[in-house]
Amino acid sequence: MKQRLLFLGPPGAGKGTQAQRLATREGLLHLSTGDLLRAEVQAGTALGQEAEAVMARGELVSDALVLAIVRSRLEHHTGGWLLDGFPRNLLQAEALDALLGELDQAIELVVLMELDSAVLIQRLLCRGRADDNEAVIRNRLVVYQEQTAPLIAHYKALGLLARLDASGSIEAIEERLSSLLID
Ligand code: B4P
Repeated sequence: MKQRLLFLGPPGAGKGTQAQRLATREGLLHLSTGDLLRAEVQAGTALGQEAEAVMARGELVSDALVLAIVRSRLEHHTGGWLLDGFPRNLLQAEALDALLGELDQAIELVVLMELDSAVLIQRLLCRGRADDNEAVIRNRLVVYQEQTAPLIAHYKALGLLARLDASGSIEAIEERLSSLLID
């Protein structure tokens, strides 16, 4: 099975949900920049204070901040990993390519989770996190289209992209995902 993975997709596609299940099952390091940022906010660190207002608006937190978090987690890790919600723009993707080159750990597969925006909005409204109100969700979808969607062409050009239908039950998606990961 592929061991170095990246999950890409709009907010609410279920990246976190599937990443958590897969990482637990396969013993991969699950690196969710969203979860790590929320932990900083919770702990009230300087980094968390900087991130909180940005996340509440549905904008992206600064690249330097996110990159520092990812580097600190990956540079001493030797096993497989799953990046969830990172990179979010081309600059982060290029910085990640450089970091992974330095660590000699190439990405094996990029999974693009695809879902209709009406379903995305519904899922997020049901989740009810602090940044899950309708106006902020719509802004996150715009930010995704403008800043994150260009990564699809980036990873397609590298021959790493696999598309996953993210509709249906968690179990059905998990099964489709597993079949993409076979070597
Ligand atoms: P994230 O934490 O990455 O969250 P997300 O994209 O909104 O959600 P995800 O796709 O993981 O959906 P989930 O599984 O939870 O981002 C939050 C914010 O953090 C960003 O807006 C940004 O400000 C900041 N941030 C994060 N990374 C950054 C970076 N690299 N650079 C800059 N800023 C960054 O699923 C959603 C809901 O659907 C859940 O309630 C779940 O239970 C439900 N669900 C999942 N699968 C389902 C299914 N099959 N059927 C029904 N419901 C389902």
